[in-house]
Amino acid sequence: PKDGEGDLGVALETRPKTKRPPLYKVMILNDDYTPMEFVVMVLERFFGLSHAQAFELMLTVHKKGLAVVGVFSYEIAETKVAQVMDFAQRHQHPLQCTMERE
Ligand code: TYC
Repeated sequence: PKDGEGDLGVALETRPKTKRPPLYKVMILNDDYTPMEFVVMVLERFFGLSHAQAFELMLTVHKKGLAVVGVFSYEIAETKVAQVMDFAQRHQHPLQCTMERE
């Protein structure tokens, strides 16, 4: 700038902002009534896990109380939660599925 003309301009952001969408953890919770095989089926059907992976994750939830079963964008997470809750309700099991921002 010339004399008397201080640089009043804003700092230019040079780093390109490639904003990633926030991610959401989808979790399932343990309960005393939902059959183990039903939880395994849910994990296979809605989260694409193999039978062995699903069985292992189900046991983790059974022992620890809850576990993250996947991480997704908001819309996908919301859909997974709705699908699991609807499927459980239709089979009259109290299985709970929730989501939380990572
Ligand atoms: N605790 C259940 C039982 O003993 C099994 C179970 C596992 C239920 C995981 C829910 O998210 C769950 N039948």
